[in-house]
Amino acid sequence: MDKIALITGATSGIGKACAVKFAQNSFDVIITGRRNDRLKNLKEELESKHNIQVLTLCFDLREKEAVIKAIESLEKKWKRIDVLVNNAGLALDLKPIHEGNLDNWDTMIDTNIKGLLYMSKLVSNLMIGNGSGHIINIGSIAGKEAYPNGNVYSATKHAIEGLTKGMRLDLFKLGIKVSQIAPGAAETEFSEVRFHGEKETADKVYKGYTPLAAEDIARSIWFVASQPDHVNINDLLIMPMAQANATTFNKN
Ligand code: NDP
Ligand code: 8X3
Repeated sequence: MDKIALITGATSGIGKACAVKFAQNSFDVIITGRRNDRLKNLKEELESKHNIQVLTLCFDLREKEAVIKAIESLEKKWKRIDVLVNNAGLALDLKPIHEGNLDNWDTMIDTNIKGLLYMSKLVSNLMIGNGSGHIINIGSIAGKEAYPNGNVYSATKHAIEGLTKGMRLDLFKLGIKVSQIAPGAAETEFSEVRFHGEKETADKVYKGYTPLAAEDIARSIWFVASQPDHVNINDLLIMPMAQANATTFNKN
């Protein structure tokens, strides 16, 4: 029977590259995000290039009822999810705590923490019913270290680190693996989103060194997902060679 991966935030960056990687490895994929045109285009691309099926689910992860509806209304075939990649997430702003925007904090917390929790609860119940599964959470170097002005984004990624450990303790005896992959700087739409579409500011983040590409993380996600049944990779911290920690870069 074909295996199934559900990847949140597959309209861009790491999630999209991950959908491609799983499709290349003959997984059927469920891809989610809010931009339906991108989901449809990716479905067409993956189904035409690979002999697989793609299901698109367009919803906002912050809306609890929408998440419940999307997962509970899956047809039987699609409920047999082998791998959940909790990838969707974002940073908004780079400001000291006393200048932070409360709405932006809500968006980050609701997406990065609460959305991930809704998905994890719903899909882990399906996995328990199937007797196996693997949840891979996309954390960040920002979940290992705080950096100036990163405050709330960093806190959401610290939460993912904590939740990954807690979820593993709850699920490992039920046959479900839980892993975290924590990337350093990867060139995606992440900085454009963080800086509200200011492309010049966003581009500067990746100047003077070679950042990670989304495909580098997708390759690692696949590595983690394709281990033998008795092996679980708990945590992977993946950095560009030119980034030694959250704030120290070797730039030209
Ligand atoms: P992108 O901005 O390229 O992709 C983010 C994805 O998340 C998009 O597909 C977006 O889809 C989805 N998303 C955001 N908000 C929501 C929402 N409310 N509901 C549903 N989907 C949502 O960034 P990346 O690929 O870089 O980010 C992916 C993950 O990797 C994030 O969790 C990020 O924190 C993490 N990360 C990124 C790093 C980097 O340097 N780029 C480093 C470390 C971690 P849509 O807009 O269509 O809804
Ligand atoms: C994204 C990388 O360093 O901007 O998580 O936090 S960083």
